[in-house]
Amino acid sequence: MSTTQNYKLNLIQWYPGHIAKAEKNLKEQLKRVDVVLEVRDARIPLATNHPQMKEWVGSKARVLVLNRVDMILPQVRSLWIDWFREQGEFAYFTNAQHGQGIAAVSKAAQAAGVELNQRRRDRGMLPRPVRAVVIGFPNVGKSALINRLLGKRVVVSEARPGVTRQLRWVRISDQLELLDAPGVIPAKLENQAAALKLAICDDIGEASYDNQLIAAAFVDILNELQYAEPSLLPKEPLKSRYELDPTSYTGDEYLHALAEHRYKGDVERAARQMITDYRKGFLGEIPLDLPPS
Ligand SMILES: Nc1nc2c(ncn2[C@@H]2O[C@H](COP(=O)(O)OP(=O)(O)OP(=O)(O)O)[C@@H](O)[C@H]2O)c(=O)[nH]1
Ligand SMILES: [Mg+2]
Repeated sequence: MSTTQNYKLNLIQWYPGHIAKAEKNLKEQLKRVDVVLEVRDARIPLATNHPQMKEWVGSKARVLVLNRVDMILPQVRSLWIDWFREQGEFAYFTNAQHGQGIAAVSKAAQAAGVELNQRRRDRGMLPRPVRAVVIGFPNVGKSALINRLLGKRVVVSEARPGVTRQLRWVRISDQLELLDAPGVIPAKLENQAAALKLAICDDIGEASYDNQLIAAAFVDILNELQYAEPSLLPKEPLKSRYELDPTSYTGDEYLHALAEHRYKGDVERAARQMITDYRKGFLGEIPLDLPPS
């Protein structure tokens, strides 16, 4: 059975109560917000593009952040920069874990405030800090970004989706206040190929998918990329880690072969290991989305 058929049978859907509730609160809070910091996963900038974002941004300023830049190669980042530029957008690339690119994001958010306070002064009002909300899919690094912007750990940031449960304002400086929000996700995931990538990248709750299925799909995606765009990948990522070359296998076959080769035939263990290795960066910098050509 092909991967496509497989994941159609196992529809990936995840819309827990806390996200539904958070979205409602978010709508309320958006009235008080000047800037939206939209955070996406640099490995999957298309799959982490939320269909409602335009509506949430409205007439507010928007800063587009592609986080986890350490998880793609510089040549992939360049392609995205060019692609976003063609769409008339500027993408800020960050590593919220180690701090790269954070200063530029902070500057962009505060720049929106200069205008805001000029307008306030013109109307005889006192200046106030810019209010920015950080919105994005679960686990893309929103809370880590806030901690980096503040220079200390104020909000909880952990390696699993659904960590932030409630909206919370954090004062960054006299110029900037940030609202940390729980990860949002469409109530219905229409695009199952994108849903699969969310699962592989750990940007969706693990109750919603099957490890073996997404591990097999991951190998298929990797094989396709290796064939079409080898220069955008590290050299033989699976072969170098597991001493087993995937190129002559389908994803599903490879998973079973890997289980035999290293995990005493335990296919579930092989699947978990491969996915965990990818998420931790042990397979190198592998993008799952590339700019549409
Ligand atoms: N490699 C890498 N890891 C990152 C980066 N940014 C954040 N992380 C890690 O990703 C995990 C998730 O980060 P969070 O800040 O909790 O993500 P979040 O978007 O707030 O997640 P939710 O609150 O669950 O929606 C944490 O383990 C972070 O340390 C990054 O740029 N690179
Ligand atoms: Mg969070």
